[in-house]
Amino acid sequence: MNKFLKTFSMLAIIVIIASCSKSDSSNEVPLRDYAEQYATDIANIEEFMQTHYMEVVNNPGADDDMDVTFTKIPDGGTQVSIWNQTDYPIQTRLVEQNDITYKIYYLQLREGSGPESKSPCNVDQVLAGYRGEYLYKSTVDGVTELKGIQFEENKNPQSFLSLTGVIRGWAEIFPKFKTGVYTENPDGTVSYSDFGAGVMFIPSGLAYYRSSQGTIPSYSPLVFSFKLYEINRADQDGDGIPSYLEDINNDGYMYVFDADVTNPDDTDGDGVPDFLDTDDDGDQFLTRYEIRINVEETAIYSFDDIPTCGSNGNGKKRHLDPSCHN
Ligand SMILES: [Ca+2]
Ligand SMILES: [Ca+2]
Ligand SMILES: [Ca+2]
Ligand SMILES: [Ca+2]
Repeated sequence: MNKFLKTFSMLAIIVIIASCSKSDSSNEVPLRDYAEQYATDIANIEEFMQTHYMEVVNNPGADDDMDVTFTKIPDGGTQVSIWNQTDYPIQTRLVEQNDITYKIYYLQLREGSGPESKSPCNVDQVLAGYRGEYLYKSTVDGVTELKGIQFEENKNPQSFLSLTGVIRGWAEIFPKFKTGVYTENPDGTVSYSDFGAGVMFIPSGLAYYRSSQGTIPSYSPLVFSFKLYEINRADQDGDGIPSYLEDINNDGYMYVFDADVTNPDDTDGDGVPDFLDTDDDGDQFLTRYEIRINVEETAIYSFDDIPTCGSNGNGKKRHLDPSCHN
């Protein structure tokens, strides 16, 4: 067989294998229209909130502090629905994705407080306890029922989760909460109190959408109750400035936008937001050098102490002002 033919037949075999494996793994469900699915999801979420009541175990300092359960209001029941209760006002966050404005309902059971209490930004890491349910509607003997089915509970989280690596709904809602008080016990364990605690109702488009995940069917809206124990600050671009301090409009959120949308968190307007930009002001001097105390040494200023250009500049810190650099 000449070389060309050999290569050609090898290619043919590869193509056949590739197409086989593609059809073998095509158990993914068809992609539904985002707007139609969102309309279904938000209707189910609202129905769930209107037909279920919530109980919060508010037992400060105990392990079960701020545990939440959801129960269907029985026929003739007098329990007040999640939708109508007034202990925890229903809040909403609007999120643009897939050319849709999604609405996330959330409840703040407790914001979180303490001397070192802090909020994550949407690209930080969180240590969070949580319980998740997916909403499932089924019809049996002509009776349609909407249920919340628990798929996971993590009471004692051991690892931080990056908000850039979890479902979008988490990244949108955790910045609305704060950590509380962290106490190290003599036996080496850690106790948390006064932490932020809440509930969020997430349309599937901001969760797993068409992929099934563990026991969660595709196209499931998710309901999480959660507790924010601790956060880790991230520095995505490794420029020496933690990402939350590269949030120029200081709203707790940073996004990568399409090129035709002005990003409020992109100092030099090059399309790369500051938290991912190693040269924030585009003056060809890397931020991590511009924040050095002495250009010959690696020590850097703390963020608050990073100098401005003085009377020559625009009042911005020098890593954000192209008219000066270290
Ligand atoms: Ca921002
Ligand atoms: Ca930039
Ligand atoms: Ca940067
Ligand atoms: Ca620079």
